[in-house]
Parts: sequence; C-alpha cells; structure tokens
Amino acid sequence: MLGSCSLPSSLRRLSCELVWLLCVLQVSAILFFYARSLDPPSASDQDQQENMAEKTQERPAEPPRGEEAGESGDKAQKSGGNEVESRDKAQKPGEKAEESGEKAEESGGNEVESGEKAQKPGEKAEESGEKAQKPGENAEESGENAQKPEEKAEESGEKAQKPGEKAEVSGEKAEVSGEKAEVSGEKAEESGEKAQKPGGNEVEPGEKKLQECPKISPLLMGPLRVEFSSPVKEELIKKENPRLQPGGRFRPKDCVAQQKVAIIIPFRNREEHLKYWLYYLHPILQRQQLDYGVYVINQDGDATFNRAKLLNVGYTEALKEYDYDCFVFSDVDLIPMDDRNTYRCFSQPRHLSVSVDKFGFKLPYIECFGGVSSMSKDQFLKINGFPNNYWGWGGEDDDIFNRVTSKGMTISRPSGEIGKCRMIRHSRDKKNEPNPQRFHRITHTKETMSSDGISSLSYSLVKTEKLDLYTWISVDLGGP
Ligand code: UDH
Ligand code: NGS
Repeated sequence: MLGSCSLPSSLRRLSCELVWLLCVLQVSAILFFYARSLDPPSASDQDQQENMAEKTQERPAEPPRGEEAGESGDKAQKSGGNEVESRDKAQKPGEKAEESGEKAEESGGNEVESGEKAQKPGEKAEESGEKAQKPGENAEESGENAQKPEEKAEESGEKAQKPGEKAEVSGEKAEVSGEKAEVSGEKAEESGEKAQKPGGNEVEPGEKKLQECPKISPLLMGPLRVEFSSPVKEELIKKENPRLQPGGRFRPKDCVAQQKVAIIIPFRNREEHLKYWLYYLHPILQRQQLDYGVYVINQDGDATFNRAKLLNVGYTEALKEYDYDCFVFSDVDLIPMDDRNTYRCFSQPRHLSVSVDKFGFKLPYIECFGGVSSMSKDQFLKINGFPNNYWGWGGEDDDIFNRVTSKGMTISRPSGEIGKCRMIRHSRDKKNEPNPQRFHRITHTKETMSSDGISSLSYSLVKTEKLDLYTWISVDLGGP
C-alpha cells in the first residue's frame, strides 16, 4: 500500500495545492450564487415577466352584441347594460363641442354622461382612429363598422325581422332574452316611476282583475335585424299585428301595463318611412308590454317644416284621447335595433336613439337629444313643452336639451349597445332647409322658454282619423 507519507515531497505539495484550489473555487462558487440570488432581475428578465403578465391579462374579443347584458349585474352596469344619466348643466349647443373642453364620450356599450366632451359629428371618429361618417352616409359605406347589416345580424345573434319574416316572440328564446333584459339596465325599479293605475282596463263584474305587468317584459328578444331593402305593404303590417285597435292602439291582454305611452311622430310626406316604422315598431312595442297609441302628426300645407311645434301638437291631441302619462317623440326614420330599448319614461327625460348607424353607432355629441326621446307628462310640463318658433331644420332638439337641464333635470340614456338604431337614408326635404336663426335661438333658451312652449301653442286642426295602424292628425301650424 502506498501511503501519502511515502510520496515524494514535491508531489505531496502539488496535491495539497490542488485541494486548496478546489476549496477556493467551491467557496467562490457558493458566494457567486448567493450574491446573484440577492440581485434585482436583469432587464431581459423583467421584459419577460411583463410580457407574461400582459399575456395573461389579454382579454378575449368583445362579446357578441347583447351578451354583455347577460353577465352579472355588476358587470352589466360597468359595460353599458344600464341606463345612464347626464348630470351636467345646460350647455349651449353650438358652443358645446370645442368650447366645453370636456372629456371624450365613449359609446358603443359604455356608459355615457353629459359631463364628457362633446364632439361634433365627424371629429370624434378621427381622433379615435375611426373614420367619421358624414350625415346621410350609411355605416357600411363609410368603412366604419363596415359590415353589412346581415353579417352583423348573424354574428350578434340578432333576430330576423326583415319585412316578410316573422319574428318569434314566444318560447325559450323569449324567456332567455327576458333574463338578459333583467340585468340589461332597464332598472325600472330605480326609475322612480309610479305603477300605472289600471285606468283603461276596466274590470267587468265577475271578470278576473289583471295583475300589473312585470317591470321588465319577459317577451323581449334583444338585438334585432333591421334593414330597408324591400318596401313593406300596409296589409302585411296589419296581418302581423292582429291585436292592434283602431288608431294604432294596444294594451297587453294578460296584465296591466306599467305605463300609458303616446308615441308622437312629426310628419310630412314620408309615407315609405312610416311603413317601415310601423312594420318594425308595432311588434317591439307590443313585446315591451306597453299600453300605447301611435300618433302621426302631419304638417298640412307647404309652409316651412316645424318639428318641435308638431310634437307639441301631438302631446296636446293625444291627451284629448287618453290619459297618457308618458310621451315618446320619434322621428319617422329611426328604428331601434334592440327591443330592450324600452319606449317608456324614466325618472329623468330620456334620449333613446343614442347610437345611430349614420354616426357610426356613436353619440354625435353629448348634449344630443334629437331623434327619439321620452318624457313623462310632469317632465314635459316642467319645461313648458317644446319651442314653437324653430322653423326649418336644426336646433330645436338642442333647445329642448337646454330646457331640460335648465330645470335641473338630467338626460337618461340606455347603453350604446341597447340604444343602437338604424336611420332610413334620405335626402333633405323641401321646405326643411337649415334654419339660419337656430344658433342665436339656442343661446337664449332660458329667457324664451317660459313664454314659448306648450303654454303658447296655437294651431288649427285640419283632420283627425283613426286608421288601423295609427292615428292621423293633420294640422295647420301657420308659418314663421
Ligand atoms: N320630417 C318629415 N318631413 C319633412 C321633414 C321632416 O316627416 O319634410 C320629420 C320626420 O319624422 C323626420 C324628422 O322630421 O324624421 C326630422 O327631420 P329630418 O329627418 O329632416 O332630420 P334629420 O336631421 O335629416 O334626420 C336632415 C337631412 C339630412 C340630409 C342628408 C343629405 N345627405
Ligand atoms: C346639430 C343640430 C341638431 C341636430 C344634430 C344632428 O348640429 O339640431 O346636429 O343632426 N343643431 C344645430 O344645428 C344647432 S343630424 O346629423 O342628425 O342631421 O339634431
């Protein structure tokens, strides 16, 4: 056996040195790894970690239309299922856009408040990277939302409701969409509306007393397909709405409606549009379980058109016929694309046509109150109705907005998703040229509103007729 002591001294020294070296290496390795564990991660480590984090936070594509409302109540509130109110004071439209300096409004499903920045049609789109749509252009044509209505409908699960195709109202589908509607933000209970007294539904002796209809109708279907490619015939509309009473009246047969709603349409020479409106709206309003009547207020003669005055006439004439507690004012060329956009009144005046295809499904400016709006009788009277002296196109809706806010009320709106509408394309009508006085007038609403309004309305009735699908009221408004 060869012991270490028997090794030559040079070899022994070499092996001792090797052992020593190994020890030093081991210790430095330990120190190195220990020091590394205390160091912050290098830049590349950090990048990697952030990328991972980003990946895990990536959100799936937007849910198809109408689905968001089906999520939890909380979420729906955030993502636009709920009604919103503008809490802002009056702003003079005309000044509003650039001058107000407020924040950009987000639409398309999100909540909107009129504390946010107003934008004139066309400005917003550019800023947000989307293309502006000129009034009169269709969404499809401008490249924004460049989907054909049909494609959109299929993707979003819209229900077919093309002229000639009958929409399903009952069965599973209705139940499911009723559920959706419940969380969709109608929030009827919060609106502070009183339950409607069984006014029109007199109970005969021995007859069963009807219950009040639910706050949210179980018949709602959600998103609907709306298009205007084939003209509709009145006969078809009558056939599809067999429960309508003369004058375009309806009330649910199994329950007492929550509200009695007069729908007022300002009108002259738009027969084709009116047929589309009746075709689409009657089934929707029935599914919404409203006690309603449709009043088409025709401006007789060829004086300059006066939309707001016609609306005042509609309010007055409808009340002569029935004890309405709610008034919906609708242009003849606007059709809602979702029946959860209930044509009723809320605790604040409501703007219903919040995202129109013509504007790329965005609110053109936050004070916008044109198109379709609703007001309870009390709200309407509080603002002395609408102005009578806006002859020609534009400004009257801004004046109404000013009236509402100057009386301390706010504007309520459905979400951009539920408030989607299609506008029937048309060119400018004769005798409805832009009113050059409108800019001046809307800056004086506060001073003029107490003397000009429902309290000062005068007109002559030319004809009233109860037709099968609507009540026709033709009036002479005089002239400017
Ligand atoms: N209205 C009529 N007949 C008329 C004028 C107006 O029925 O001669 C009614 C109708 O209900 C209409 C509403 O008043 O929906 C509002 O009028 P409008 O449709 O003229 O207003 P809008 O702002 O259009 O929708 C303005 C003309 C756009 C021309 C675009 C050209 N590309
Ligand atoms: C505003 C008009 C409103 C009008 C709105 C949208 O500029 O009356 O555009 O018009 N106000 C004034 O002119 C002061 S639209 O593009 O729908 O024709 O409702």
